[in-house]
Amino acid sequence: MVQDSHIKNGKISLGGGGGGYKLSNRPNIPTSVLQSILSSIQRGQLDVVFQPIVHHRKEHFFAYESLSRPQCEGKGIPPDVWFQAAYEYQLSTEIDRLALSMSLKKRLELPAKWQSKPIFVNVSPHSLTERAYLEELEHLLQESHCPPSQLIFEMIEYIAYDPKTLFEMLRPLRSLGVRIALDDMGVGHANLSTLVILEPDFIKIDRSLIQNIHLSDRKQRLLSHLLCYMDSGEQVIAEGVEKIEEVQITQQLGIDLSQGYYWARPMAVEDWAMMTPSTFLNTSYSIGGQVN
Ligand SMILES: [Ca+2]
Repeated sequence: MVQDSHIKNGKISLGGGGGGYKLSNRPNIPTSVLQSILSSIQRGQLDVVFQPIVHHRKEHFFAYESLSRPQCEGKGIPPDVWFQAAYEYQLSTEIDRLALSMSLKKRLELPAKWQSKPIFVNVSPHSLTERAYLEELEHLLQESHCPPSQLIFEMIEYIAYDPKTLFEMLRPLRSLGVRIALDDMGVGHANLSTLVILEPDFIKIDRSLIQNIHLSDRKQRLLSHLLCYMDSGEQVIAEGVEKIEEVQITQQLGIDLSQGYYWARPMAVEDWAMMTPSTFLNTSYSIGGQVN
């Protein structure tokens, strides 16, 4: 927990912590960020939005990712900054529990057509090694009528972790049917050895490798090799697609899934209620299939 001695001149000095995991080099965090984290935990409130993941080959809505939208002093704050600050103050398990709980709760407000699709939720690998988190997970799934097979945890990349330990800790979770995705593949800690050890059900290719992929033979070669490793194009998600050329090239390579502004921005649940499948899919991409 944070002590007063950690706070000097409106900044928080980082000490150790993190449950034996490596910490990133963040010398100071504004006290307002910590206050925002503590306030969210105390109120049990965190805004979440959903962004669709599209099966572009079959032209249908495949799943959606739940994205937290924390606020600090009345303004949005980058989620990675906020979550990493929580981790560094050993509050990430509480925050991850809150994010999961809010995601599953908001999912219930989606129209049935959307609600029946799988939900991707970001989580710190550290939380998944906490027994308390795993024990509560089953309860949360039951309470929100979410079948375990509909939940996919995305391992965030900005915190280093031991994939062997995590793989063992995940066994009971996976035996329930919960699936695992490796987020931000290609950057940070989502490296190749993690891919080999963790055996994820999905990999999400970082946007930096997708941006302008139609202009880069090297990016295309790399994606081909990753796809070859994963066996199926339905296990690979191209993140951050913004142009039709990026979607077309990933499809030509054999990757079936994509997510990004090309299809839709993350939307509050109220906005989803007004959407039909055909209104969110970018009509310029249509290759004749039926959106469903
Ligand atoms: Ca993610």
